[in-house]
Amino acid sequence: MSRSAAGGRRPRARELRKVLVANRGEIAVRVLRALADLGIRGAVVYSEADREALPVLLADEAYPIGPAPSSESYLRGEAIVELAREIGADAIHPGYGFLSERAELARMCRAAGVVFLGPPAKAIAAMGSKTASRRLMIEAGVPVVPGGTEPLADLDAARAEAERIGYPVMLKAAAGGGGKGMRRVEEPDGLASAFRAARSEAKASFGDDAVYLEKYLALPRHVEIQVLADEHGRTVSLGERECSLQRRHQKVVEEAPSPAVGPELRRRMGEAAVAAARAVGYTSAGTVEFLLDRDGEFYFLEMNTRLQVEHPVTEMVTGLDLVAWQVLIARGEPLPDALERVEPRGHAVEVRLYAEDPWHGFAPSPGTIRHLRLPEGPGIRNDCGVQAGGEVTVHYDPMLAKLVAWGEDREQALARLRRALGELRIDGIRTTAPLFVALLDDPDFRAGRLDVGMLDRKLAAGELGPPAAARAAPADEEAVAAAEAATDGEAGAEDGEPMESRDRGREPDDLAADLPLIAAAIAHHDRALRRAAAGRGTASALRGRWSQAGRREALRGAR
Ligand code: MV4
Repeated sequence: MSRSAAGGRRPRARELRKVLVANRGEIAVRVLRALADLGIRGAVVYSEADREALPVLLADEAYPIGPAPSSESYLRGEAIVELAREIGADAIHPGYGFLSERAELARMCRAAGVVFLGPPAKAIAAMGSKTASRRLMIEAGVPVVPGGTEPLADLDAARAEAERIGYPVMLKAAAGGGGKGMRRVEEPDGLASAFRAARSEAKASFGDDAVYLEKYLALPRHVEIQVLADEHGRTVSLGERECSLQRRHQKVVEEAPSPAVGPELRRRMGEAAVAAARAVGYTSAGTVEFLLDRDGEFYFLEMNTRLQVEHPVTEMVTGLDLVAWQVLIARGEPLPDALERVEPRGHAVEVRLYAEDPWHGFAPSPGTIRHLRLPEGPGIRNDCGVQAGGEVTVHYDPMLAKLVAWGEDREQALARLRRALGELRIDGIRTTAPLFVALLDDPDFRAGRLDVGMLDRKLAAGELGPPAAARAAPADEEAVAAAEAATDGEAGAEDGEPMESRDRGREPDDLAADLPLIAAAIAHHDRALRRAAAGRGTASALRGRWSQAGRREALRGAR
């Protein structure tokens, strides 16, 4: 074992010469880049559908792992650990989704003598149960939303607990996360049916019908803290990310710092996050999620025991490479003192580009990417997993890329994001890019007035609409007419509606789950069209701006 000459560091416990990336798409590319920068060989697995995908081209080595369905490829933990051994990989990086939060994979790696680039299996397992993690957090002095810490035995127990907490309350699945098995209850009359519904949904989603109660928080923000923890007892906070802009429990836009968090709150939330990580013996990079209510009180929600999709906004305001720090920690090296004093510099905003049509209920938009122009220039970062000529299939999560803009302040970051979205061109499929153009014109978004229900409310109210040029397109009118014939009345996402976490990979069933919202979005779009035609409401006020956007679209030759 060699002792590093610089700084009297401890010896590296482990040498990592080759790492196997057990993921696909943009995150596989992201991890391979960090490995290349560190002089570590990067290997990647790929399914039959991803034979010609970008990670395969960028990796030093690539290995087929099975047919397209993830259950037969990216989710084959045992086969992937076996492959790592065969090819002489010293470690596995799981990325996010797929195997990343399976304690079992971390355990299998350990047994096979392969380093898992993530936390210990025990830390993953400890954060897997909401009731158990709430108990741990209370013991550690981390604020949790007022409520229970044990599953409710029956309806009588639920009644007693709800009276104690005070209505409105929230029923949540003990095994879950991500909004599944969650029900808001306004008053005692609604408890019985919500209890039954939450139970059966929890059972269906997690194979466990245990539910518990929390006080319902109105219009909170989702603010999360990035932590790093080494194997020598140092755990640091790298500040927060504001992730309130979500569509049906799936993040759409993230930023750092949060417009709602100043130095004092950042310090307190950071301390709580560090206490949370310590309480479960955490090492590697992790994220502690909080709800921040309108009084500035924050409450632990859950911990994501992996690298997250939105980690780049933290990287942009700290200048750190979080994947490189994961590698350093996995090698057994200590985090330096300087990481205790990291403060955010400037502001970063990330938007997630999905192969979905935001103006038609976020319908999946698979197809071939005929042309791809990614934005560049000052303050812009692309984490893109696809290339021109590439195929977007329905097998996996439809996120194509993340577009991140950094500026000295929020205004500059947003201006650069707008400029970048203007440069962006993706032909052949629909993407969520136009939604972000609309959001950049939204007064609440611009002012940083965010809460977790805001995006769903605005989408349902038709406040974020397509440009006039798109509205006038004949194909669009046909689609609206067809949808009108097929739907009647209102349907919409309610707070508490179940939705699979995007980070966990998209299953075919999710399309069925999307249908009510697709119908709702079409109906709202239709109403917006009628309002515009009648020349009243916000639509007509926006027309000048939209038509300008339309001309710019036309000039760029989009669609
Ligand atoms: C809540 C809440 C209000 N009060 N808990 C949704 C998913 C999940 N992990 C927790 N969630 C919420 N829990 C109480 N007691 C509101 C939400 C919530 C939410 C939280 C984070 C991000 C987006 C959200 C969207 C709707 C509701």
